[in-house]
Amino acid sequence: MEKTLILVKPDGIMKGLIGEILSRFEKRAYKIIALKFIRVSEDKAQKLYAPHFGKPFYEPLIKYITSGPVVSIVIEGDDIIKQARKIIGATNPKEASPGTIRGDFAQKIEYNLIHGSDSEESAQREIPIFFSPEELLSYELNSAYF
Ligand code: IDP
Ligand code: MG
Repeated sequence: MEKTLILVKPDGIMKGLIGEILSRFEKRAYKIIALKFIRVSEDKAQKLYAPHFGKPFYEPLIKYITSGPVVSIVIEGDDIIKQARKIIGATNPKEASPGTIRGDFAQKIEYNLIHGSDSEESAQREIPIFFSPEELLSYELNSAYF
């Protein structure tokens, strides 16, 4: 099953949006298979954003992601990478549709609340930066509870 890395970035924590953001995925019944509250190190930030190295926003981006706590999450589901990006909305909140996380709660591209892997290749590269294989839990959503 497809997996994606989601990060609630420091501005999401400061704005008190952890629950709101997580609930968007839970309401779609996507499966959370790993979750941690962390401070992103310089090293991990550089690994995550290596594809953006050298761009004008790279240095501020590293500063931003390491500036405060982050919730890191792995979500599993059918077509989850693309579906999560739809739930998240466009990179620039000014272009993000209302109803998306960025469209509802963010204003600035520099502070856009949330990260989601953009492709299968990115997800496979990004997840191990934040989680060891044992931290990705395997379980069934048990229909007996519903
Ligand atoms: P994504 O988060 O929607 O995948 P990327 O293009 O991968 O967007 O960029 C990574 C992050 O870098 C964005 O989420 C945003 O925080 C920041 N960023 C991207 N483009 C710009 C820009 O033009 N100005 C300032 N920050 C940017
Ligand atoms: Mg990206």
